[in-house]
Amino acid sequence: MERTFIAIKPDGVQRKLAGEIIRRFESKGFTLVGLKFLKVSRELAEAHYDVHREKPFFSGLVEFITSGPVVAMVWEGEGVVAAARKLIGATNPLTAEPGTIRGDFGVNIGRNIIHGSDAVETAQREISLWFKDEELVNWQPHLMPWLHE
Ligand code: DAT
Ligand code: MG
Repeated sequence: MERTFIAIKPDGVQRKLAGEIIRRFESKGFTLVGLKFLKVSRELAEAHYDVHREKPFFSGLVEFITSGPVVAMVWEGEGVVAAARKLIGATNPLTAEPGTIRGDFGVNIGRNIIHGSDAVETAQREISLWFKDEELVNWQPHLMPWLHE
């Protein structure tokens, strides 16, 4: 079953949006398989955003993501990587569609509340960067027959 890495960034935590965000993933029908609350080290932040290392916003991004605690999660489900990106919305909250997390709660690209992996391979890389195998829980939610034919 497909898995994706989701992180509620320091702005989302400070703005008390963690519960609302988790509710949206649960309501959609995805399964939580990993969750932790942590202050991100500079090393982890730089590794996570390695593809953006040469971008002008890289240092500000690392400062921001290490500035307060984040909620790191792994969610599982059919097509969860692409579906999570849809729930999250476009990178810039000003242009993100209403109904998406960024569209409903944000206004600035540098404070866009949440991270979600952009592809299945990226998700695998990010999950192994943020979580040890034993921190992920394999379980069968009882509502599966009501979500899948
Ligand atoms: P996404 O988080 O939607 O995958 P991304 O991978 O292109 O977006 O960029 C990673 C993060 O970097 C993004 O969530 C916010 C920040 N960012 C991207 N483009 C930016 C810009 N032009 N100015 C400031 N921050 C930016
Ligand atoms: Mg990205």
